[in-house]
Amino acid sequence: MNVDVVAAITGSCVHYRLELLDPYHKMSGKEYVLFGLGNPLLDIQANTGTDVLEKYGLKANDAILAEDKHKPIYDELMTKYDAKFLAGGAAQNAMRGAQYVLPPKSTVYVGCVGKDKFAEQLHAANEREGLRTEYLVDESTPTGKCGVVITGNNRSLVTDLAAANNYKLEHLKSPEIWKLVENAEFFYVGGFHLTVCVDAIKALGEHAAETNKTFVMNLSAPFLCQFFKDGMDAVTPYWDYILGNESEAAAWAEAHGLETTSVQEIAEHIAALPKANNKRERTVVFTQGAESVIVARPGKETVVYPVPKLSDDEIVDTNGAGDAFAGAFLGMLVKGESLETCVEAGTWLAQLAIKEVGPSFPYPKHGF
Ligand code: 26A
Ligand code: 26A
Repeated sequence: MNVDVVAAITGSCVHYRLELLDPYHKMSGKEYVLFGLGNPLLDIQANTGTDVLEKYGLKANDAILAEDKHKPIYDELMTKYDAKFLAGGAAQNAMRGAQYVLPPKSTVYVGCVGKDKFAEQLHAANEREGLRTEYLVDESTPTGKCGVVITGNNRSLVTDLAAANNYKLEHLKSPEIWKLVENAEFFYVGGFHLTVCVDAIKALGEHAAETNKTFVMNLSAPFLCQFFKDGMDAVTPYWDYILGNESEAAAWAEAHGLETTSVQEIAEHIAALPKANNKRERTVVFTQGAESVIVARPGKETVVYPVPKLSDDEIVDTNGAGDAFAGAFLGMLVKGESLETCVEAGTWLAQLAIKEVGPSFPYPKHGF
């Protein structure tokens, strides 16, 4: 007997049946089920030669905090290389990616911006893509920016956090924002936020653990494992899902004195670390650019998911590919889909983002 027939006969019983058939149905009535925290940034992105990398002492594929010697790079990208201004910020990109695959009003994001044109552009991009924005506004500091230096398939990110550095726990704990936290079922925090407000990350992690909700983080960049290790270790017990890439895995291993360089072994090690909420087991997901995605869970065999190759002429740039992966992965997680579907959707959206300029997705929307 199909569901329609059951509905006709039994009326109220149908809800129960639908929930059994479609785990997402349980969530579909709920708005803002996914809550994100990160550093809202405007990307100033340009294709350059490797001379720009050399001039500023940058690696071709990296993310760093700007020191004084890097500060002229933004003007240089704008004046010499015809840079584009794009909505960025790693967690914000991922949240827009999650919204891309979810019903309207599923996502809400917090972080700190200034009161300026850059903030207006971020607001507009989020509104266009259906990500609800609840920024803390620091009127005395400009909105953060990220210089994105594209050389071939590589991207080097140089960030001046500015207002993004001034996010405060008090904002998260304010009655109207905390209400959104209590309403949400899934949390996503960029590892990058470890440089800003560890207390806010802890507050979300503790809430998720206490209420058996799902807490997801991203390792975000190698330097965080090196220089923000204490903060990272303090929030590790909250990780239900931890996402990252191969260079971040290697940096985590080195910072923690692991002897191995095998991404699979590093993933398995992290999966087995102690957890705050033992009702959920941890899942570790490492992407490796064009190579396969590795997923480790404690006590289970590690799964290696192949990635379809993209040819050079299909690649516009790789800025935001990892965030897009995280975004669609999160979206499918919220929908209650299998791990395999989460990874497949992540790969699909990452590859769509790679075919667009910057951390952007194609509109009109493609369906997964
Ligand atoms: C603290 N740092 C360095 C950062 C970032 C960052 N987002 C938050 N915090 N550095 C770069 N990004 C963003 O990463 C995206 C690509 O994954 C960039 O804005 C870019 O859009
Ligand atoms: C650079 N090349 C050749 C790539 C990719 C890629 N997929 C195919 N070819 N670089 C990145 N990706 C996709 O983005 C995710 C996050 O890096 C992969 O799906 C990867 O898991």
